[in-house]
Order: sequence, then C-alpha cells, then structure tokens
Amino acid sequence: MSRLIVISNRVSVPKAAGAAGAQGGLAVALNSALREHRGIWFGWSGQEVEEFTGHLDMQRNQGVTTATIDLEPQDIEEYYNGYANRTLWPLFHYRIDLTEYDRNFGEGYERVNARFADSVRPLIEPDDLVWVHDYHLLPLGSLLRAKGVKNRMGLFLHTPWPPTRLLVSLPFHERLVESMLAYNVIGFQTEEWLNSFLHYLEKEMGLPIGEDGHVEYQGRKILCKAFPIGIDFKEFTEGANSDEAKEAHDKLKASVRGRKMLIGVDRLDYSKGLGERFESFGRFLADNPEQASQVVLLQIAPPSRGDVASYQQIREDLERKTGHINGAYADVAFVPIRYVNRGYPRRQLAGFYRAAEVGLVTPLRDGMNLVAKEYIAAQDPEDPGVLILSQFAGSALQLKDALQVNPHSIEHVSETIKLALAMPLEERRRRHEALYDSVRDTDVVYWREEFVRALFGEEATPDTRESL
Ligand code: GDG
Repeated sequence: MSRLIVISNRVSVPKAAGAAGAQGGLAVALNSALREHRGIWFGWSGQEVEEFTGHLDMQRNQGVTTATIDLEPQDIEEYYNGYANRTLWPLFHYRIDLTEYDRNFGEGYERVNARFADSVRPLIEPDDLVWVHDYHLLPLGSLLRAKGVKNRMGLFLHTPWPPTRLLVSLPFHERLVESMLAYNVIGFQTEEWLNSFLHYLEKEMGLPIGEDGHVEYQGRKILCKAFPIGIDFKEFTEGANSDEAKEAHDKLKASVRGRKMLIGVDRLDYSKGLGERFESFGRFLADNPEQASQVVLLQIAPPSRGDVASYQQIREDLERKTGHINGAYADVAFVPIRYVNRGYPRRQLAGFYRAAEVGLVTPLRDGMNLVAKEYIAAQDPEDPGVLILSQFAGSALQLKDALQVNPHSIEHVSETIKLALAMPLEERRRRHEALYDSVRDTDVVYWREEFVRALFGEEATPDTRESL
C-alpha cells in the first residue's frame, strides 16, 4: 500500500499511550491515517534556531514517524506571523481591513515554502501520496514539482476561500493560485469555498470547469472538491462518557447553582465573533431583566497568535466588554460572564459542553468549525442542549437543525438565546437527533478516507481502494 506523507505547518506529535485523549480530532485522524499507511508527518517543530540548517529531526512515536525542521526568527516573523497570519488568514476570512500587504512577508513565505520543499524532498519515495495542509503551504506542491516530484499530491484548505473580488486585492494573487494547480486534488471544507475558487479560475484565468469538478490546466486534470471535515466521533463520545468528563460536568453544574448556562469554546481569534457574542449576551440580559441573574455565559478562549497586533487588540476588547457586562449585572455571589483565557483537556471540555443548555458558536467566518460538532456529540440525548450556530460557519451547511443566526445582528442573536433557553424538550430532542446523525456519519475518519481515495485517483486499483 502507498505511504502517506502528510505536510503541515506544525506537526502534532502523538502523546504517550494513556494521554492520547489530549489531542485534537485532526491530529488523531491524521495519526491513525499515518499508522495505516506507514506514513511520515513533516513540518515545523515550533522551535527557533539562529540560522536555518535544514536538519531533519526524525522521531518515531506510537507507530508514526515525524520529521521536523527548526526555523530562524526572520522566517517565523515573515512566513508565520507575517504572510500566513497577517495576510492570508485575515484575507481568507473576508477581513481585508486587517490584511497587511508587505513584500517582505511574501518573500519570507516563498523562502520558507522552498525550505520545506528542500527538506521534505529526500523523504518522498516514488509511490508515496503527498497530502499538504492549509494556507501556510499553498505553493509547496509546485516547488516539489520543480524538484522532480511526480507523485500524486493533494492540498486541503482548512479555512474559507474568499470571493474573487477580495482575493484580487492580494499582490501576486495570480502566482499564488497558479502554484496551487500543481496539485492533483484541491480540497475545500464546503461547496461555498469551492465555488469561490472555481469562480476565480474561470474569471481570472479563463479555465473551463468540468461538470465533475475537474479543471484542466497545462494538459493535466485537477480535481477540485469539497471534503467537509468532521470530529473524531468515536474518540470524542468515549471521552464524553468518561469519569473525567462526568466529574468536570458535575463540578461545573454545582458551581452555577441551578442557573442555565451558555457555552462558547474558541481560540481567541477575531474570526470567531466573540465581541459580537458578548454584546448579544449583554443585550439578552438588558432585554430580559427577569432572567438576568439566572443565566451564565461560560466562554473558554485559549489565546492564540499573541505576537500579532490584531490578536492583542481583540483580547483587550473582550476584557473591556466582559468587565462592562459583569460590572452591570454581577452581584456579590454571581457574575454573568465567566471568561477564561486557558485551555482544558478534551475530556473536561466534553463535560463542560454537556453541562451547558446552549452552545453558542457564532463566528463571523469559519472554514468549518468543529466546536459546533463537538457540542452536539457531547449532549445527553435524553435532555440535549440547543446549538446556536452562525450562518457563516462552514458547518452551517450540514447542521441545518441548529438555530442559525447572523452573528452581526446583536438583536437576532439575543432573541435566539431567549428562544433556545425556552425550547421545549420535544423540539430539543428532534433537532438533536438530526444533528447527531449528521455529526456521526460525516466524522473525521470519513473525511480522511474520502480525501485519500480522491488522492489515489485513477491510479487506484480496486484492491487499493478496498484497503482504505
Ligand atoms: C481551523 C479552521 C476548521 C478549543 N479550546 C480548547 C480546545 N479547543 C479545540 C476545540 C476544537 C478546536 O480546538 C478548534 O477547532 P475549530 O474548528 O473550532 O477552529 P480552528 O482552530 O480555527 O480550526 C476551522 C478546523 O481548522 C479544522 O479543519 O474547522 O474552520 O479555522 O477541536 O475543541 N481543545 C482543548 N482545550 C481547549 O480549551 N483540549
């Protein structure tokens, strides 16, 4: 069977046995794929060295080989903090107001992608399948082709793909998109992002789009397709039924003393709509004074990308909003917003989700959003909570039975909170059942199998397909 070479910005090294539950769903799925396909996971170690050497640190853990390189401070500044997180991330989340166009960032991005290509090239054998992840590494495939790699290569983008009108604001956008056409498969989270990409190919490059999503470019066929990512359903639901989850659930329940709880869990990122969420909750408290002392919002928001100014600003903004709302509605024994800037082990998180009557997932723009799926998977089916979900999350296309909202409309979200808190058990169960089936049936294993199957492409024999 072909080996799988997974390439991403960072590598998530498997934890020692017994601690496996601490990993995210994506890491778990890729690790299991790598074990099945005897693969290698290549990426940046997260470490800094004074001068780039290209030294590969190879390790073997839990049946998976990882290969990592260290980067220099200038690489991290220009490629990671710069082009990836100050240019592409905001642009891909429709925030051209936050997008920085700095030529040094672009050069750093190309330099680091070339360093990735140089370092991973010797690891690739002729029958390997190469699977590249995310916006950090869009041109990597074309750099590997230039080094003679003829293997089948795929790219999966975890973020949205922006509308053409926004993308053309990026200097050298033509070069960036053209470089992506070196892959055999280009995967997106949803049809919406896929269609934006195809629109660009059609309008800006004049490429005809085949009925089946194939695009022809320079005599090669490229499959562009949506592969909606899911959670590791089995691992997550096992975790949700563990003693650790139950203990976290019971402690949290006891601490709210009979009040109803809403929960948000998000990396501290402006794309997640946290400011609007807090404002909506404040509006709910203002409009429903009889409930103001009976409802708590627990917001877990581990900081991320703290070296980038826009992330420092969102953090300050949220501290101000929390202080304002808590100042107005708290009393000596109660605060309405519990705003927590740290992460928790996954099993505890599952217990927290189950303890909350309402899951608030209100990003302004999100490739998919796994928290929405985790909230559903963690519920007690006999007495499930209600999911309020932004219409701008990729997951909204699948999770039709959630209460969908426009997160920009403070009034609409506030009214929906009221509706969710009052929803009768029968309706909660009916909605939950449909949502649960969808989260279970399109989990991360399904996602990975679909992608790898597409990556095998025409070359796959019935036997290799079977072995997936
Ligand atoms: C990108 C795309 C896409 C959060 N707090 C804690 C914690 N988390 C975990 C959640 C969830 C994950 O982080 C966040 O995933 P999301 O999908 O919600 O969002 P991004 O981080 O922005 O991910 C997104 C995803 O890639 C996958 O393709 O869905 O659209 O932006 O799993 O549970 N985990 C733990 N403690 C925490 O406190 N253990």
